[in-house]
Amino acid sequence: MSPTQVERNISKLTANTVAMVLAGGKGSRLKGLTEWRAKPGVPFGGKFRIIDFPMSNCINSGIRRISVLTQYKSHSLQRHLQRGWSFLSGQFGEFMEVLSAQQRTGEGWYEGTADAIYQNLDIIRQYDPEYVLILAGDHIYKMDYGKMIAAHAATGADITVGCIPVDIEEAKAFGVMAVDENLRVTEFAEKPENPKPMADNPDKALASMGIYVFTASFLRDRLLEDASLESSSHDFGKDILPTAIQNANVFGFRFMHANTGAPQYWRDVGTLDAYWEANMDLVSVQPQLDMYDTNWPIWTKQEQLPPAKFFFDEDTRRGHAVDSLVSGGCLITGATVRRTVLFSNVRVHSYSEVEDSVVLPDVEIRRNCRIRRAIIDKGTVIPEGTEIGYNLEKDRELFEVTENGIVLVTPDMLGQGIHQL
Ligand code: ADQ
Ligand code: ADP
Repeated sequence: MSPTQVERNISKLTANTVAMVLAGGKGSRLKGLTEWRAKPGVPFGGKFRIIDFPMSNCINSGIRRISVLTQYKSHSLQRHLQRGWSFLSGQFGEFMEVLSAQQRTGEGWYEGTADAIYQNLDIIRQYDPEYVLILAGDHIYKMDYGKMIAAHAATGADITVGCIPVDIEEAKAFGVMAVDENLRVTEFAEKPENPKPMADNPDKALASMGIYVFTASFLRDRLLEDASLESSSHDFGKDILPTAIQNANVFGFRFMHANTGAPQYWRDVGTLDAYWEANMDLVSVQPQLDMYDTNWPIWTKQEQLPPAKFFFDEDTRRGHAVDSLVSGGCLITGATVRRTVLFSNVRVHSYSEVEDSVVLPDVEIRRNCRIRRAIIDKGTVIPEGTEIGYNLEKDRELFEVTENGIVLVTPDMLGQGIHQL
């Protein structure tokens, strides 16, 4: 097909695609936030969970057959998907299903990302798609996958890898690749010690976004072959891609603005600092990630909640939130909230002050607290008079403090028994 023919037929291509969302990794650098839940299930942006971003991208791109592969601490993630995403109910051949590790092919759980797909090859086969879109469940971005699949079809690739320039100092956390003038991938190194800079910019490296379009028949052959290799760790970045660039057609797809060529917003919120920053971006005057774009809605589980309420207290002369996101069910009574994301059902009581923070659902901040630069996990009760973020040495005794001085507070750290998922 010529590129124009492909463009005209994107809806056929996306309809012929099954998305496999990898959501089983540990995400241990998010510390207490992923102690009890998988990273794709971590709340984000006031009312979402991280996985809602790739899932919404699928829906908005016209990909309505979605399997989510879970393994590690998947309870809250599965509950979220069941309650929020089961509107894809199979009626028109579209579906959302959770494929938890279930030893389909032997004794083992999902070993690496390629093994996770391999163990479900028989299921993919039943759906008989032309293309398989493999996604990570833990990235924040808005992307039209139709364009990537169209590029894949136009080049006749076996694999197309989504890629984006990242700062060279950060590149060793990624798969780093090089492409020629036709975007054919000529080099690929998974998490290299010395990432290779881009030809036209020594400060950047071209990172794999860890998302791939595979021609389905090729995927099947490769995974069967890989499964038989004892030496393989069965991982896309470590094993499948480095081999494929030597003997198959592997192309890159640059995730950039069509008009300017500038990279689009994409974050792997792998650390507490990155998680805090990505949430803070949302309260900035001009966020890089626009969640208010009606052309690209982010879908999620909608809870039935009353509107947020602000109660101005004459004694404290407070009762407001500015430069903040305030979700349903929140009550701010006689308190001040600035540059903060309040998730659902958060209560902030009189004389308290919260700044530059991310406050997850069902948190109660009692009276006379001063909190800044903190992440407060779901369901935590902050006792009256608590200060957080003003004396990091003291905070370290009870809480997790990051390199950048962000304080994570969880119910476990305050000895509050049962954590909320
Ligand atoms: P990493 O992010 O380090 O690198 P990985 O830890 O394998 O890769 O996670 C990728 C995705 O797969 C995540 O969504 C994770 O939850 C999921 N996952 C991991 N192990 C799994 C398993 N056993 N079963 C099911 N799901 C699993 C990858 C690529 C790099 C690329 C970065 C971009 O390998 O080349 O640069 O993603 O973030
Ligand atoms: P504080 O500890 O900040 O003084 P209170 O719980 O005493 O907060 O509530 C102060 C005011 O906030 C109340 O008078 C009421 O108007 C409002 N408020 C508190 N709880 C609720 C609620 N559940 N629903 C609606 N309004 C509430």
